[in-house]
Amino acid sequence: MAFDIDMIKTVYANIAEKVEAARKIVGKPLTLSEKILYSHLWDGKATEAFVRGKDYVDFAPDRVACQDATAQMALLQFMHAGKPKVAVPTTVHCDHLIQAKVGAEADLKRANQTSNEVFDFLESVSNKYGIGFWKPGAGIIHQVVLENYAFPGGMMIGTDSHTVNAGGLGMVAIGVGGADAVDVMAGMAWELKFPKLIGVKLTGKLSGWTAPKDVILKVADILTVKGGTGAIVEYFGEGATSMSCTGKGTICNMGAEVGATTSTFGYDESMDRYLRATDRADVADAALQVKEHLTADSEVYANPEQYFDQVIEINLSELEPHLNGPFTPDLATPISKMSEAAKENDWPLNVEVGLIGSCTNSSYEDISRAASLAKQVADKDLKMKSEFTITPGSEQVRYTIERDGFINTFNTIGATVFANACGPCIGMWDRYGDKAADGPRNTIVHSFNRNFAKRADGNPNTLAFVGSPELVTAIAIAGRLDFNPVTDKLINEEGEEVMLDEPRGYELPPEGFAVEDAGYIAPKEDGSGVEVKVSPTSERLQLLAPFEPIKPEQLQGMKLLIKAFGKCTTDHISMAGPWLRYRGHLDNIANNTLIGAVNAFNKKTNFVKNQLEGEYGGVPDTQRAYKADGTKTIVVGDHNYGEGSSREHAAMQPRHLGVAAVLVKSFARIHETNLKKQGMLALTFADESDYDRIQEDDTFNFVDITDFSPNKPLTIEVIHSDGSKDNIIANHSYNDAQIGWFKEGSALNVIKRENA
Ligand code: MIC
Ligand code: SF4
Repeated sequence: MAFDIDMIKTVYANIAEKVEAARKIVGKPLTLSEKILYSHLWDGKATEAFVRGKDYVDFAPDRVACQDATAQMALLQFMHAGKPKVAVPTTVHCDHLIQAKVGAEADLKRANQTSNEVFDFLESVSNKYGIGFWKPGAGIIHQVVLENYAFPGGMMIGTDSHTVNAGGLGMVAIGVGGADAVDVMAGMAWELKFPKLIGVKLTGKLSGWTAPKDVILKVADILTVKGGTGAIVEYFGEGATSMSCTGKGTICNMGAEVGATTSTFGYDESMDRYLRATDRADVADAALQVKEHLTADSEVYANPEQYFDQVIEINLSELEPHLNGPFTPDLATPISKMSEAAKENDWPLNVEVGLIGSCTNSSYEDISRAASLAKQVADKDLKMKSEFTITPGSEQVRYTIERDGFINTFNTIGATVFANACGPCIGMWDRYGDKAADGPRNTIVHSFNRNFAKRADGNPNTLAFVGSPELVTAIAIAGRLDFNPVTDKLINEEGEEVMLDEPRGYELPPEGFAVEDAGYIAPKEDGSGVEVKVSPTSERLQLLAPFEPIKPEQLQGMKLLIKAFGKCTTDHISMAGPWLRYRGHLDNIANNTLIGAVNAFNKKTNFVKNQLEGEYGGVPDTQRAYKADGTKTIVVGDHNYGEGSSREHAAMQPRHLGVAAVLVKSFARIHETNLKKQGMLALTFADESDYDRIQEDDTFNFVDITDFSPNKPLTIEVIHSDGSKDNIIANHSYNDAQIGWFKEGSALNVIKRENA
């Protein structure tokens, strides 16, 4: 139905020749990542070998996927591109705007009422421009993509950082900002710095309580939240082939949490099985024909050190179940050490809620294994100690697990089944009503991917730990963070000591997947007559006005908006949760700009000095005052600034309010690109310690901005309030085309001019 077998056959028809050309040019055996990248060059066959981590390369991705929260801005921009139809297969998925409160049916109904204006907008734009539309309740973008569109050896981009999930089916799938998606939808090349390559060799085999999730929790421990930046992580080895395709998806999904450009696995039989089970025997047959090109050359995995920039080895037979958190996904604790760690850090041991599902972990395998534990609650006369919720990843999974009795099993332990949507994973969880901001200190465990402060329920005092669905279920049964199901006993209602049996499940449904209405709506063949309506008085949607270029003279006499202290993710820059409702209205959502960032001078959030008045105020108000005054500002930040989401709002909002430059120790990849696309200056300190020189009352002059050119750092004169000066050297990674975006005000302004 919704996938495009002809497109896939075309990719496979040319793959042998393209891979061979690349192998010749590179002069050595190729990794899978290189095969996919070189077979998707915009210019066709490889004619030069690219330098990893350095060369900007133009690619031709096979498809695009967008989710409702980012698609609004992406499509508002696409409407300016002057094209009648998207140039490559594209889909829109309604998943982020559905709030979890009481349960699937009621929640979905409420979302369809409260967000119908946005869903209607997305549906009509999709219909007009030839985009496939997945309606609210159909499922979470990445699960739906894995079930319907992902294919081994393919390349796709998506306006969501977890697009990387499709690596589980052997793709190079990359999360981008909406403006990047516009390039590809408009039929233009998509640019990416040729990634570095990290190889992860998996030896041994998973067993017992250990799950694929534990592999990525361990990788996050090793690489940290920024260790994968600019790299593709390629997994291989007997441990990789012995794992299910959806388990591979979980590992790739959370590659976003180590900052990796994407992650992928070589083609194997688990992929063949998954393709056939999801009704794509034709794709499976086609892949089988070219399978040697869908994995690395054999020499590569035999001597990985020679072909990857970094190699990590993990023995799955020795891997323990982990819980990562709180507040960052790379703080890993093996379950056997949790008791100690929790005591040391004073983490509340009582677990209030266990949440399973999400795009990361709601495969049939995950759910069936979790259900095997839920079943033991009645069998062993236990009583659930924590609340328990499930968010299925797609209607197909939900329908199938209901048919197979798992939902019923979960119901018997008092679980709440939320809609097939993001819900509690993205702060769309009405746990505390309007009292979230100062909710009680408490612990939750979930099988999602991110656990930044406030991420799940808006309460800064919720400590969220990430684990496999199996471990989350066991911990919810026990109600304790330090429960180790491998060794610990529980006391049942009879006062007897019992142990939970190891989880058991099915890789794929023994009776196949089933679904009545998957939730897909195909676009009209000819959408030219479809009218897209945006009310000028809407508080949810606002048509975009082009950004004016930032002129060199505006970059003199600039003021500091905020020097952010410590972690500053996209959730700190443009919070999600309740703010998701303004994702299509730039001016309204701008009222959350940087309200989560910690001011380095007073360690408070949303409390910065307005240098015009000398008073302190919230970040958005202060910035609006600078804007009204015609004063441009700069934001200063620490390492991995903009980590997390692909949301380009984190760049467009500051841009809209008049921030001209962001100067940090280092950037997360997608955010850096988003800033460039919106015509801003994304700069890094040449000397990190210069961060400490920046004072609250500083004035900034970009003294050599008229010479802005590739590979040439910029000099910023910083004038302190006592009249003393520092010259700070700022590095940048702009190439000529990107400098063009800056000069014309945005990448979209360039597309518009070219298509005029
Ligand atoms: C997320 O997981 O943070 C999101 C919400 O899916 C984002 C996209 C968004 O901000 O809309 C992402 O990961 O890119
Ligand atoms: Fe949705 Fe969470 Fe997945 Fe993002 S990570 S797509 S918010 S379920």
